[in-house]
Amino acid sequence: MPDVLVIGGATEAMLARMSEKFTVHKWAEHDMDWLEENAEKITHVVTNGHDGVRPEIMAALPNLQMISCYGVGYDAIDTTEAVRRGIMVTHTPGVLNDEVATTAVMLVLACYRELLRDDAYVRSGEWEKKGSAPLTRSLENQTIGILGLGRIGQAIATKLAPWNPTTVYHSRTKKDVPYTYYDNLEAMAADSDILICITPGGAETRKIVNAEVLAALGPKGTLINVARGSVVDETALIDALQSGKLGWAGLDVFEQEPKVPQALRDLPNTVLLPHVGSATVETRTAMANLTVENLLQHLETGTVATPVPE
Ligand code: A2R
Repeated sequence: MPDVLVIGGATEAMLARMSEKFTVHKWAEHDMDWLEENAEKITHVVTNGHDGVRPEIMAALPNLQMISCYGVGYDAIDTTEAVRRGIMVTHTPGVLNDEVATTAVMLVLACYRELLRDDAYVRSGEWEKKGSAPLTRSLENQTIGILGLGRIGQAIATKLAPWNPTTVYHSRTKKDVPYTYYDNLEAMAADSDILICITPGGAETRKIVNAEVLAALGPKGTLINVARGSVVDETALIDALQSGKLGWAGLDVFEQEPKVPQALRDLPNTVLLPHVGSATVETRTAMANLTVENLLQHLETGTVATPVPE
């Protein structure tokens, strides 16, 4: 049987299906010395978007043919190097669109309607002592700027439509959609009440949401990030939230996961999630199935269902 190296967490169901056709090696149980001894036989790697494949691991595998990524984002995999070496890389687009969009909507609502503050108000007994909680903001008729109107971005726009927004977007290219296109992110932020980030990570989008963009979004503005922590300048974000230059932030992703700066945790105007955009049983099962299907299809036919565009 061929050998697959599994980096990061794979579910029991994934491991069981892979084991039918592959000898499975879990990276968590090994080290670089083991890898050197066993490198030649490993033809396939399964990983996730967070762990990716470290350059030294990719370099150590001379016969690597394919990397199957459990997740849509693959910025932790060096695709330039994979293309150069003829290594096929796959990911799991599409099957998580609705779930990540739901996470974005949940963060928007939690910020607008102060879900965490009001929940604490009930639990602490303040409601009984002080009476009604302070009023919150309505999500009706807001201008929503989507940074990255791809598969998930469009699902977010659709899911937010019942709140009657004006939907606008920024990406590198104009899309055939009924929303207004901005070729300048800062200008879009200035016109938006909510800025939702849903681009890929990687060098091209690194810190594109910078101090200027956050200031343009403004004191009444809400930033939502369900893309990658790298897309937002986290230091500038903390400064903007602390100084009141930005109103609220709902974040599912961070620069150094799972480390989240204490300053973000201390702020009352943030809602923080542990990178759970797609993390439901149903959606993770669909992603797991697609990850394994790509792997098995590559083994059996040399083709795959969902290659990365590169
Ligand atoms: O720029 P375009 O026209 O290629 O549009 C893509 C946009 N995008 C960018 N927008 C502004 N500046 C950039 N440097 C830039 N690079 C890409 O992001 C497109 O509208 C969107 C990505 O859409 P999809 O490729 O369909 O990705 P999907 O499935 O929506 O997932 C987005 C990301 C993943 O890569 C994970 O990082 C995260 O959501 O879960």
